[in-house]
Amino acid sequence: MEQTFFIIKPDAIKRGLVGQILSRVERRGFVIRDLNMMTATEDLVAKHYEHLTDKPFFPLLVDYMTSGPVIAGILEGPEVVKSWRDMMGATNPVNALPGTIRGDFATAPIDGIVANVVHGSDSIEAAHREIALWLGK
Ligand code: DAT
Ligand code: MG
Repeated sequence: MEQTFFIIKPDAIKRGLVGQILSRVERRGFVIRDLNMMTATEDLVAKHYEHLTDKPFFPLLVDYMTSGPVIAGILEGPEVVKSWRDMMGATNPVNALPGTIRGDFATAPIDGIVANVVHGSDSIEAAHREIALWLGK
């Protein structure tokens, strides 16, 4: 069965949104296979977002992702990679439609920080890479 890697980001933990986010996963019918609370190091975030290291916003992204604990885990189900991306909504919450997680729980960026509540792998290959990187599996 297909798997994806997901993160509930530091802003969502601080704001007490974990239950509401996991409840959407369960309501949709996906299985939570692995769930870990951890605080990411700068090195881990840099490897995770290696395609963005040259972007001007990269230091802000690292600060945000290391600003507190995250919940990182595996979701499993049919076509879960695409479905979870659709459930998350657009990267910039100002473009995320109501009904998506980012569209329901996040605002437009403040001071250039895209605090968009959740992460999901964008392909099956990325899911394999991220599960290995974060969870050692
Ligand atoms: P996604 O998280 O939707 O897969 P991405 O992989 O392109 O989006 O970018 C990873 C994260 O980087 C994203 O969740 C928020 C941040 N980010 C992306 N583009 C940004 C921008 N133009 N300004 C600030 N942060 C940005
Ligand atoms: Mg991405």
